Amino acid sequence: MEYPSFTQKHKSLMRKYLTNDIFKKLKTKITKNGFTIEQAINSGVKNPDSNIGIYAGDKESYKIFSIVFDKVIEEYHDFDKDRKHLSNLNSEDLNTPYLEELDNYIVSTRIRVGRNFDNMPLGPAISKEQRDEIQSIVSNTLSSFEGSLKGKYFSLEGMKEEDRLSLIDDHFLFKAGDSYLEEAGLNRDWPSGRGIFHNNEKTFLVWVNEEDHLRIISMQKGGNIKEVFQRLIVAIQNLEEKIEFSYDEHLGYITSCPTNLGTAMRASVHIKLPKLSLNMKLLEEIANKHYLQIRGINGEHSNSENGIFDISNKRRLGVTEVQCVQDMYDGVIELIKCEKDL
Ligand code: ADP
Ligand code: CIR
Repeated sequence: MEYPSFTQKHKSLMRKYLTNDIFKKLKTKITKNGFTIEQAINSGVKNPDSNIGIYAGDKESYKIFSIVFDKVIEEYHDFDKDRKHLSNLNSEDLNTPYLEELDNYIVSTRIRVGRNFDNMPLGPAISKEQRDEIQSIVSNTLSSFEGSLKGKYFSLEGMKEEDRLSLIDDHFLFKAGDSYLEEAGLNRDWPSGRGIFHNNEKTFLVWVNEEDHLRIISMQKGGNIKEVFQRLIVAIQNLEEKIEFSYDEHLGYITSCPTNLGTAMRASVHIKLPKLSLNMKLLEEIANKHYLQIRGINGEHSNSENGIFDISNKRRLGVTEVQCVQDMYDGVIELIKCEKDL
């Protein structure tokens, strides 16, 4: 196995930290699930515009390939590997007052977490049979949910194309054919084993076997962030009663992409900032100050449309769930203030 031929265009954190010497140390290592450094970095090698460029095939990948993962994790999350990860799911600790004015700017709020089964390889190293087993356990578990979380599971295989496309257009379902996931091995056997659960109102959703085994999602129109958080926490707790998820005291919840470790939480708003959109430097300055990431409105690597952005917390590890949401709220308040001043 040769050191990858990186070009000027490769700008990922993986490329920054995977020196030839480190590559030589890692290239003969292999996890119990048969995952290698070559597989871990394939997405970042084949997609030069990757920001991160590396995925884990299992929890063990983070240990065996730690000389590169630790550096990527430290830079992305601003987290030192000797610290312990801490959790706080208590919505009473949130300081996110709901102001009606927020709805003039915030189109919708969405908070999701990633979760992976403790006893299975992560998506990049999973087999078709294991993926199918996860789908079956998750859909059965969700079928017992009651009240406002009651809903139905739809497998991608059985779904009409028009239904699939309309779920994507309405921001409820993941897209197909993402080249980053493709080269990470996450699209193998597509669409088998993938699907989506949602309640009637589509305010509680679970994605099955996309980038992580589960993405647990709470979303609704407008800017009532606490309500979205509270619904999510109840759903997480219900699922954790039935399924054991992969966790590590330093890395928090284990996910296939190192950016999602820790809380595995991304709390986002779709927010109208037409004036700020003409001054991206200022928008980015405020985002950086509050540890926020700016995405387009059709998900990661998409563009903003009509001055509407997806603004979310960037750090997920070494901060609690409450802090993730607080980062997003505090930043959004400052962005709205700035938009009004312009
Ligand atoms: P993830 O949140 O899992 O990292 P993406 O960035 O790909 O993934 O977003 C997934 C989907 O969720 C996309 O359709 C995106 O438009 C939608 N989405 C994200 N944030 C919001 C929001 N605040 N309101 C409505 N839809 C959202
Ligand atoms: C990348 O490296 O850009 C993709 N594999 C996605 C990484 C996670 N997303 C992010 O930090 N925005």
